[in-house]
Amino acid sequence: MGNKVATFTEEQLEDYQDCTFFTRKEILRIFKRFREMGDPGAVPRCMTAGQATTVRIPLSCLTRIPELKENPFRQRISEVFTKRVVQNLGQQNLSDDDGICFEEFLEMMSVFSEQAPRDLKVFYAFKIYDFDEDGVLGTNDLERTCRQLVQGGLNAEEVATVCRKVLEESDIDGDGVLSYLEFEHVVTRASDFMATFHIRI
Ligand SMILES: [Ca+2]
Ligand SMILES: [Ca+2]
Repeated sequence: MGNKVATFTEEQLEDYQDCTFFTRKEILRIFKRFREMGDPGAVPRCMTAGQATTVRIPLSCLTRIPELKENPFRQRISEVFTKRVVQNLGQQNLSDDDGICFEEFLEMMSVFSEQAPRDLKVFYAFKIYDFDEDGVLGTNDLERTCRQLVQGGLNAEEVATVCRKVLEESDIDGDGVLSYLEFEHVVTRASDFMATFHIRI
């Protein structure tokens, strides 16, 4: 007990508690998962504030989380959660395999946690489905989303039909795309949405 080495400083832990829905115990458990996801020795046991954003493990490691391994949006989810910090740093040129750092992983786990409010999950779902990142879900976004969901179970024509139906029913203002509010409306009626947006910690 006496020579136990602290993983984070008090200040770091307090920050993480403020920015997530987790207790400090849960934050440490998530760090353990992050560390075990990487190759042995890739993530140090004690993290300085800098290392929490600079030590990155390959995105392919995320398949070691069962819920993400099964999730057809894994690739897109990791894009969405690794972009925010990149933008803050003003570096736009990170390529796909630059990996994920602890703070991004923690934020992702927070959004996917049971404690995260539905609104926040809906907000991130919209970002994830908005593949071309123009702020609305157009036919292309809907078709890509649909193809990922059915994993080859429908042919191109069937996918197009499904998406046309979704738009017919949900595009309330008739501009041909789903706005965030229109999407929110669709998701509110989908009872299994919360279950698919959940990772156990
Ligand atoms: Ca879009
Ligand atoms: Ca619309």
